[in-house]
Amino acid sequence: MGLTLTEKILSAHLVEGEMVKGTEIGIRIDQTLTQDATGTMAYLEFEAMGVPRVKTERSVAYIDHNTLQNGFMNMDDHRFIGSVAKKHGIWFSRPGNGICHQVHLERFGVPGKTLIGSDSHTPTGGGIGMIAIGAGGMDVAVAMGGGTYYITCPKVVKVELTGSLQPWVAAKDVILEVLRRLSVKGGVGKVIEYCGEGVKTLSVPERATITNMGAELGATTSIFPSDEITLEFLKAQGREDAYTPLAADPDAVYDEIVEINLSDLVPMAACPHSPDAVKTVEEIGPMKIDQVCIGSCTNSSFMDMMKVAYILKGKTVAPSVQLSIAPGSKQVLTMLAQNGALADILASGARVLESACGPCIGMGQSPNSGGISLRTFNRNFEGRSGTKDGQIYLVSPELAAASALTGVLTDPRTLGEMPEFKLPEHFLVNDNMVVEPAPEEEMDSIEVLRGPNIKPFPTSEPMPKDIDAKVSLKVEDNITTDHIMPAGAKILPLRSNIPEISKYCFAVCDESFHDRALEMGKSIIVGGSNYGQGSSREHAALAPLYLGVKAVITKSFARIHMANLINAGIVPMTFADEADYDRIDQEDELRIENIADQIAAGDVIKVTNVTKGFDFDCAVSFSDRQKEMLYAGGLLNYTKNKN
Ligand code: MIC
Ligand code: SF4
Repeated sequence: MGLTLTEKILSAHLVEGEMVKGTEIGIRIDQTLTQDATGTMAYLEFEAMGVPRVKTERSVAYIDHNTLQNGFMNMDDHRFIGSVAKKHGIWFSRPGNGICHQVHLERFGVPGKTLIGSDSHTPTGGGIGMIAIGAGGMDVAVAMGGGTYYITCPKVVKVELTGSLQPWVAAKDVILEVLRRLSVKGGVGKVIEYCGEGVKTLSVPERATITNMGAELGATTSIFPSDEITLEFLKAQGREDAYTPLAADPDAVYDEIVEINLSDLVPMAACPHSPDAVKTVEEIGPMKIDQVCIGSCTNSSFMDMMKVAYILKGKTVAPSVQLSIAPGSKQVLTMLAQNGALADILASGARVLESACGPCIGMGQSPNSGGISLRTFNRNFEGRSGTKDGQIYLVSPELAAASALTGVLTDPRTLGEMPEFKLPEHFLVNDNMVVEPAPEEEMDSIEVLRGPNIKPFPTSEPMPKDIDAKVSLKVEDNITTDHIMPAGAKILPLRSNIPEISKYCFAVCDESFHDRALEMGKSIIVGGSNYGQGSSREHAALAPLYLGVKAVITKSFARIHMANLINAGIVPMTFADEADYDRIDQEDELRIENIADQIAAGDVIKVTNVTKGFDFDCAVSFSDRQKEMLYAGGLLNYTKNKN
């Protein structure tokens, strides 16, 4: 029986377990990446592990999220990460060099290798045939130290692409179509593997747009084969040495098959407030818009920007619209400057931002109240833009640029004939903003720079015998990590300071949560399905930990967040019978007796609702390793106990 590409790469990296779907496997990690908003914690954790030098083939620390720097905190964090990286063998991509996923794809990704990153859009690397997975900072710290990374051996979904995209229909429309069909929960426990004749019609940046936003499916990752198109891209980056051809066996067996004829796709948009609320442009109609933002790790490649520049050339942004553009990397921005496209963009009235995440994570460019904003990004969760009632639509760069000119949602196919946009034969290669780590013999002389914003992470206790705690919060389905631990210009600078950042925990849902949880001392959170979707930020587990949350009971969890809860020593459980969700209210007192014994004994945990006087069952499915972590009070305690 033939193998899928996913199975080939995973089994070549397998160090624990067997390739049995649904069971836990441990894999060796070749590369890691971090960004600054999750990186400070990851490096504090790495330091706490006491490993002097990273043991990966390549680890890179990027600064791209917190670049507003209103106050000392961000630059303190940048300096901390820069110095820690230099000391311990990590490459450091300085602020201004670009968004981690874009730069990693351009400069460091290698087909067939494994990459984990403390950012949920790490699957961008799947665009060149990597198994690239988003993870919590602690998992990345462990992998940097040479430790195994554990995942549930995934099912593999084949997305069979046929045909080719019509003019002005984009890679973004492909992933929007996948999201429309599979939903934000459809990828859980699965890797999405793209195959078929249509693959050959997509360039690497287009493939990367698709794998990037595959994160929104809840998938473990997404991957394209590594073929002559990959080689062409790597060659143009001066990195043909990194190339290996890779594909699934022709007789590979898949768990699910999705067929998409690229020729049938039309321009689409994900409507507020979910990436899977997808409609065609025609269905939405010529809606008036207030703002357009182009950029983010999904759509900021040189090719994307060239299309945008072509559309804007010689025109002016509609008077009622604000347009901002953030090219994804210094490479992209410099090439646009050199070939004149930047002048076309500027002449149109677009506001050019630095190469960073910017508006995607609410760092500036928040829309007006109730404002309609078209964005080429990957997430449109409520409030993420920084404007609580902002109406965010996720679209392709082509659609965004066409609409910026007219002031209404505009089908880019009305732009007339589309010229051929070709990948350049040579990208401009200048890695002068990537700092090499110090040689090992010099590491002792490197001082790690710690500003006052860097506070130690919260400690967790070994699991208590019983948990007696009130429900401090009850929330609905599809709660994102942007609800649990919001980001944005005000809160992101506090990422290294758990006591401070925890003041905003769940503030989007209930501003009184922080005080109530602290007052309760210990508590339990109750949630609906797909709890914790979105970002990899472990702060969404560390802040609840700091506030005394001992367990989270939901209808279902998103993968990275569930792993982060276990790493923090918080017990994630799901309702055995979802109807019990309706029988619990905030402030109810719950009792879980002999919790460790119950976890050891099997997959069912009995919980008593003391306030309402009934028992209900919760389901858990922990591997032995996860059980040990929970008993120890999280991954750090577990690792310390083991050493
Ligand atoms: C995001 O897109 O939500 C982020 C900000 O990049 C996060 C990481 C973070 O919260 O720092 C992610 O996707 O993991
Ligand atoms: Fe940055 Fe946005 Fe990409 Fe997250 S999704 S890494 S915030 S650009």
